[in-house]
Amino acid sequence: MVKLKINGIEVEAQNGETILEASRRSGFDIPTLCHLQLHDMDYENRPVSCRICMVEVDEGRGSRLVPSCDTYVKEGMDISTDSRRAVNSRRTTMELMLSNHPKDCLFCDRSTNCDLQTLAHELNVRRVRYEGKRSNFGIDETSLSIVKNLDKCILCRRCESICSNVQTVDIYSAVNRGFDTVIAPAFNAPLHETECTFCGQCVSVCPTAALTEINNVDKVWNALYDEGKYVVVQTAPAVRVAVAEEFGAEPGTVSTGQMVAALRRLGFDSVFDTNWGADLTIMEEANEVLQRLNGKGRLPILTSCCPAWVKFIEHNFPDMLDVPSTCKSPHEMFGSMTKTYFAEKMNIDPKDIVVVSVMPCVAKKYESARPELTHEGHSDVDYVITTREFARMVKEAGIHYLDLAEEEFDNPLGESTGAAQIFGATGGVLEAALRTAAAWLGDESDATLDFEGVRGFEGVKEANISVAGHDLKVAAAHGLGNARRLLEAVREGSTHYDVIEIMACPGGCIAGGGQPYHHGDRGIIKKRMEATYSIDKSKKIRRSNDNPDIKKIYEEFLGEPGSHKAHELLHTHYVD
Ligand code: HC0
Ligand code: SF4
Repeated sequence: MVKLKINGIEVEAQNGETILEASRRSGFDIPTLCHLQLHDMDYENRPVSCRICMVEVDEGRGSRLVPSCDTYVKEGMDISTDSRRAVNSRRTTMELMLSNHPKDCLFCDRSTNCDLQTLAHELNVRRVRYEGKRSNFGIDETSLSIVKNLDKCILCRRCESICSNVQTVDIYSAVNRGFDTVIAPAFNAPLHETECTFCGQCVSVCPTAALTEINNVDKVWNALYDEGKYVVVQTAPAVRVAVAEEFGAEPGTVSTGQMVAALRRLGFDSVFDTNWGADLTIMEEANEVLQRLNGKGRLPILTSCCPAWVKFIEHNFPDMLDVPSTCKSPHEMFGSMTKTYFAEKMNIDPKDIVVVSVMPCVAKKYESARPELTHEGHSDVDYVITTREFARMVKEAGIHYLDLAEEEFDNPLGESTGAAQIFGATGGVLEAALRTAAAWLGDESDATLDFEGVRGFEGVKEANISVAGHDLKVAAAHGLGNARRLLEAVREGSTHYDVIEIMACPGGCIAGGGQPYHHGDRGIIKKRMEATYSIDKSKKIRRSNDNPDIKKIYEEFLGEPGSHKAHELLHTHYVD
């Protein structure tokens, strides 16, 4: 223990703590900008680049300014977090930062949700005394998922550290020198020319609008205004446990009924559910699991519904592309069924149907344009908007989201089970597949409904499971660094698994790159996870194979899981 003074008050700190940590624990907040610590994924970004967290410290030899994020406590230190000198230093730094920042706050994508803007306001900066040279890097909108506007980059390096240390994709580093320094891909290459997976985790932690999603809102409005089009919308499992945050509700608020009502008011002709597609995915995937366990194909089988993960394995493990399940992801299966089964039922020409997916993910935008995910010349999904873009449309339309009376999804692609809902949290796809696999192996007892061992935030969750006399070793990894380590072990043969789930985003889709910003508070992700499992618990039907509408589509249209028609419409292949 170390005794010191903060703002004149004696406090105790732990050896090895920084002034920032000790101050915050003692109730004295210090503003930060570049610093970011996310405990549940063991991540800390501490480049000491922004100099906003300066405090005044006296150790008996006169006071000096030090960065609190990178200065460790010492016995007898006298710290002032809010002295005139410390506050003036922060303000001046902020003014210098703003002097080289575009002043388009009125229409910036992050306006009212930007850490730089919020901090400038909190620091009482009302003018910028310095104006000089401005960077001019231009905007990279070449990828289908992410916009990179380096003129808004404040060199905090959060993107670099999450991409390198958590995701192990290593896209960003400091490019150029001096005033021209910027955090970008090597040679400032456009993102689509790199091995970026479009997971969007860099977007999630970016404090400004230097990294944002490609905005598809106008394309969706145009489809809705086009009278010749029948516009169908589907919503991912993770959207309903997060979107209410955009309207000021507490994290963890479930707003499924309001979400459906809002989508109807926006003018969608049918409001359906990706969860229905998730139940369909489980039918195909659980069937594939059982086939592989019976010797037809390679083990382990890997889940394939996360497009960032799929892009990652294509780039990094091209020798293992026969390992993932061939199942399309649920929203792609949904799109495919909408443009065939539903089009036939409704007697609408598939070319006049527009499928819009509301997703917590930015990689889904890229995924929907993959040439493998088309049928007879039509993309399965036409446009993907994120949870945030959906919220913007609701605000634009003047809808009071939280006041809406709850409504139900349309049918026949709207009914789903608890198994589908848990897709949104890490481990959920695996658990859902195990429920159905167990039932098909003959065990439909309640004991095969909850597989707690694959839930939670541990980076790689392993479980030995025994169902109907079969022993299975399964694992769920989230975060691409964890996925890489797991796959390397599988490739070396040092470990054996039967089924592995991988999600690119730490926490799963509930923490996707298109979700409401968490601003470093990962407690929000925990609440979304709890909400996810509470929906599952509240559902009468919790196994995908018991969904009556899924049974019906097999009877009426697809035949059996794994049938020729199912393969043609619901499965895909991977390319290196
Ligand atoms: Fe997910 Fe999905 S669960 S990837 O995590 O599989 O984005 O929520 O929609 O498609 O269902 C994201 C979330 C989905 C898909 C589903 C899967
Ligand atoms: Fe890295 Fe993911 Fe951002 Fe691409 S989207 S740069 S992989 S963090």
